[in-house]
Amino acid sequence: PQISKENRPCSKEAEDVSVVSASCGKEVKESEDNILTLAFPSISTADFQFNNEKASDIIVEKVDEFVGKLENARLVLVDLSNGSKILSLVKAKAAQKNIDPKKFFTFVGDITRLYSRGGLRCNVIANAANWRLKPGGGGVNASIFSAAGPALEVATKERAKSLLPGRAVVVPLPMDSPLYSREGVSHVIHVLGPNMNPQRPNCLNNDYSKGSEILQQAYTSLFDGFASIVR
Ligand code: AR6
Repeated sequence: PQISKENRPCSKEAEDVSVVSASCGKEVKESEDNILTLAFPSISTADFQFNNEKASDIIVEKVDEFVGKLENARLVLVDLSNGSKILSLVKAKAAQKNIDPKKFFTFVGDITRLYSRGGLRCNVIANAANWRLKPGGGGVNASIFSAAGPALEVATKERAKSLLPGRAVVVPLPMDSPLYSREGVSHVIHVLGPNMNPQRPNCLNNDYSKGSEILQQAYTSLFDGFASIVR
């Protein structure tokens, strides 16, 4: 499924930040509105207790590998608070690597309210899911399923019943979901990361060689999923 054209009415003019297009019938104030954007949370670093320092290395490495392949698309790492450890680690490491700040940046906000509260248009958002792909359970998973309404659970079930660690599944959102109508999100990509929390299924018991491999796979699956929508 393709992202609906209405989200990018004048994509050929996207390079010009101040373009006002009469042909589209509406003003395009900023090119940002036309850039396909994936907003994603840091997979596994909260409830799944994956080490922040190690996760930040993997995020920056995977983003660096992927941004080069993106045309007219960008990635945004999101977390809830200004004090987010993962955001500051990733921000510093991305700057060190000279990753293009137009193609990748960090953003503080609720991933289910990026446009309505933060003014940031994101066509696609990622979810740090559980293996059953079930609503609830806390964290970003609970927020996304709750904000999307029952439509997301139905659409998810049509695509997959469960998820293996390191895998992702792309779910198109029905237009009547509030996440679509209010925030402009057309797809949710569920990702299952490695789990280091003994209270959750498939705990890796601090095996970071396995855990890092799975987290790398998770970001590859996520970014490939986004690329499949952008294409
Ligand atoms: N907006 C943006 N970021 C958020 C939001 C939000 N609304 N909520 C949390 N984060 P977590 P995990 C950040 O725990 O570690 C669930 O119960 C959070 O600060 O949601 O992969 C699932 O069902 C952190 O940086 O995911 C799984 O069982 C990041 O999102 C399990 O937790 C991920 O935190 C997955 O654990």
